[in-house]
Parts: sequence; structure tokens; C-alpha cells
Amino acid sequence: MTITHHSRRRGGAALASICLAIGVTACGSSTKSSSSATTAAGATTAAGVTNAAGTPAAGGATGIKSGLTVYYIPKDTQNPYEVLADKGGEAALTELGGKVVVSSGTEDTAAAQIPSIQAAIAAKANAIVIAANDPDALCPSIAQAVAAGIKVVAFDSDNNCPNHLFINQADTATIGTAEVDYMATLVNSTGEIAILSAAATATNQNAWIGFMKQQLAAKYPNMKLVDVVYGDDDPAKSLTALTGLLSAHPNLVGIISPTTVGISTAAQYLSTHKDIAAKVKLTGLGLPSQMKPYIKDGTVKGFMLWNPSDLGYLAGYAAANLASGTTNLKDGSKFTAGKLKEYTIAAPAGAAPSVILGPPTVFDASNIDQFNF
Ligand code: RAM
Repeated sequence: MTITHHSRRRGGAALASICLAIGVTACGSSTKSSSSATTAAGATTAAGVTNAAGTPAAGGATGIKSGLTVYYIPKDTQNPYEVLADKGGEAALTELGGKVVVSSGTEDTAAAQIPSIQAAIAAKANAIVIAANDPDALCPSIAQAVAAGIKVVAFDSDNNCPNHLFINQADTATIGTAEVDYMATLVNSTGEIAILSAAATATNQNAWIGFMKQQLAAKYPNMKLVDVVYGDDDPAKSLTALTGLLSAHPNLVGIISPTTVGISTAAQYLSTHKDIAAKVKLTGLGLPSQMKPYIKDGTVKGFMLWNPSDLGYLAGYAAANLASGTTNLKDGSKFTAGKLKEYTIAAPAGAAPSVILGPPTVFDASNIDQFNF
């Protein structure tokens, strides 16, 4: 279990922070096509890229077909985290001479994502990169896409459907256990804690929560998980869930929020309710750009994340390699992901073949100024 204290990768951050600065609604739309040096099939593309005719590439993308269309289907189009991840994908496909179409709903439900999968099929997309709002409900639509020859990559939140690659942001067990360990340092391993999560069906949060529960049972007999509430990655719903939690549990000493929407909402609330902040410690997964004021004013001591833009970038390279036949889902297959270098696909028992971006970073007063995503 490695946790780095300094990110190795900061690509895409400048664009990302512009997106945050102008407001999320300006960055998200239901369907948005972007990038690129898209060319007719077979034409020469950006430097370092092989064209469809197989001309050797100068850089690290040998054999990638030009003119690929990749549909990015995030949990929703308004969450700033998802917007950053999509931007990373656009950067990857631009480098590869392809294009990204971002398409999803405004609420974190599977029903809101199904029209986007159907749109990708209708558009004869080469690949889909999807963060599932439900591990099972999307499978019939994903199966249709696979049958139509579309390569499927899951990122952020995995699904249980066959025939896809999962780009995991960091080791799932490490994320869950590290958050509990960090909370233990804040509350002296004692007292009632709760979790403010995203959607109740979110695969990624539920997997992390599973490991949080295991870690609590194994190592912290005096820390008791008294509630898990869900804000659906919607700021208003997250605030309602938070205030309900605080009134239901007056003895609460800590909240873990493993979602950037939940933790930023909770931090904002605690920063203006100092009496509560004095009793209730907060940690979880947050964007440094959103959390910086709350680190600076002492509301939050520390939290974790990875670079969401790099996650989307890696998923873009994975999708392009799968769609070009330059990698496959077999255990041990490799592909090169531009600036992020080489990754190897591993098939852990009982789960989809996957790739891990890297270890999470802990952000606190010592390093928060170094990050702008
Ligand atoms: C939220 C989303 C996303 C998660 C991050 C940490 O923005 O729920 O899925 O990975 O938080």
C-alpha cells in the first residue's frame, strides 16, 4: 500500500483549472464533440502517430489508427471531477489524431447514461469510455455496443459487464483503507464516524466503502461507523444528506466523504459552522483546487486524490489501442499511453482486466499550493 505525498504527474492541469474557474456549467453539456486533428481514415495524423496505413510512428503510439471517435460517458456532465477526466481524454485523442464526444446526463443514474451508449452505437464510434452509475443496469446496452464492434473501457466507476477494460484510478483496497487510517489519526482512533458518499449504486464508492468497513473491523475497535448517506454527487443533495447526518448523530467525530462533490460540500458547510467543525473532522477524496480554501482556513487537515485528467488521458490511450488492435484484454498485454508511458493489463480474479493509474496523493498544508487541478 503505497501513498505518495507528491504527484508524479500534473498534465492537463492548466486547462482543467480554467474549466473550474469559469464554472462547471460552461464546461459540461449533454453531448459535446471536441478536439482534434481529425483526419479522413488513412491520412497522416499528429506527430508520433501511425496512420491507418501503418506508417511507422515517430513517438510512442505505433499502430494507432487515425480518425478514431471515442465517446466519453462520465457519471454526469456537471461534476468538475468528471469534466477534468473528460478533458484528459480529449488531450489523448487530440495527440492521436482522433476525437472525443462527451455525452451523459445531468444526474448520476444508469437511465441517464443509456441514451449516450445508444448514441455511440448509432454514430459507429470506435470506443466508449464510461464511468458507470450502476454496475449492472448498463450491461444490456454495453453488450449491444460490444456486438457492434465498439471497444469498451470503464474508468472511474467500473461495471460488471463482460468484455471491457477497467482503468482504475488507484488500488481499490488502498483507497478505502488509507481513508480510514487517515481518519484514525484525526480522531485518535475513537468515536462515531460516518460516510457521505455519492450515488448509492456507484461501483467505485461502494468498493472503497467495502474496504473501509474491513479496515475498521480489523484495526479500529473504538471507531464505529454509524451511518452511510448518499448525496448523488449533487451539491444540494449532498448538503441535505450532510445536515441530516449531523442532526441524526450528535456524537459524530468524523466524516469520510469519498467523492469530490461530497467532501467539497461538507468542507464548505463546516467552514461556516466552526462549532461543528471543532467536533467533526472531515477527510476523503477531493480536488485540490476546490479544497484549498478549507486546508488554508484549517477546516480540513488533509485528503487524497489522483490526477483526474491523467485518468481520462490514460483511458483515452487504452481505448485507442484497443480500437486499433495494438493491445487486447489478455492478462499481461501492454500499451503505451503517451506521456504516462507503458502500462500492463492485469486480470485479477473475479474482476475485469484492469490497469491502475498510480498511487493516490495525500494533499495537506505542506503541498496543496503545488497543485492546480
Ligand atoms: C466524484 C465522483 C468520482 C470519484 C471522485 C473521487 O467526483 O464520484 O466518481 O472518483 O469523486
